[in-house]
Amino acid sequence: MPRVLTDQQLSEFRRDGFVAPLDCISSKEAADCMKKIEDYETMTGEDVSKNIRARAVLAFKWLLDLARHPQIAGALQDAIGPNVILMFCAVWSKHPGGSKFVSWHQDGAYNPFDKNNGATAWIALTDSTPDTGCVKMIPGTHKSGFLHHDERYDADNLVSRGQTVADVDETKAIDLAMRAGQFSIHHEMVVHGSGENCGNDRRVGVSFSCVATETKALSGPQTGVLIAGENKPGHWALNKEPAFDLDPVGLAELEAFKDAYYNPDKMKLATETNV
Ligand SMILES: O=C(O)CCC(=O)C(=O)O
Repeated sequence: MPRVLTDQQLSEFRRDGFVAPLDCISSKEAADCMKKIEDYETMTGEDVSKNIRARAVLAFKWLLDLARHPQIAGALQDAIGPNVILMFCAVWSKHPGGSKFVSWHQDGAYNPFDKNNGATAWIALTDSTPDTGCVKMIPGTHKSGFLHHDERYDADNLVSRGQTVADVDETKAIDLAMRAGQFSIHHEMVVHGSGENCGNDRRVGVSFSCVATETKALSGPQTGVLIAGENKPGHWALNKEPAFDLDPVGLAELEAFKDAYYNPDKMKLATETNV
């Protein structure tokens, strides 16, 4: 399989827990993706992230195709190995002048897996800058193990339980500025978040959170969508995939997954399980 990340980018990922910016699609193609999101919002009268959450690739075929784009799938393979399964996908939308933010967190804190070395590809669908509230990373924190998260529910916090790492040295934060169509890869244990959108334009990005298929879930849903390679040795049941946007087959799978993902009795913190 051809490599996407250079040796240097791979060493950066291993050292810092993230690498960016990486090229994927053109700004024009990113604008076409935004148009699809806006058309959905016009049709439903609601923000895309209200109902299309948690595993958004099950709702939109174009989003599933984007997850499998050779640049994104290939970079994920370089980061976590040849067999890549997606367990989480969200559209992160912040309107200008709004108060939405993402608290400092480790994605892996909610992944009760036998190993926590998965990675997320985050693609900018609009230009993402410090002004518009781009994602920020604290380098090296993927090596800190599980950090304590407070659950600070807040309507403006885009992470669902308001999970927040309190003790963060923000002076170390690195802004991941990207033009529309570029993406980053981050380790599931790196501490990251983002601030309010103080710019003039909407900031939208999509995350594809993946693990190697060899990873075993110790609790919670053990389903996913294969992005690259093979589903072996068979720890994961594959979702039925949408054949077109808003295919009822994919939407039913999405609803079943959301029910499990947002139910605290079904989804435990990784630190509440045996890991
Ligand atoms: O889009 C953002 O601002 C945060 C994204 C994020 O937390 C993630 O992709 O894990």
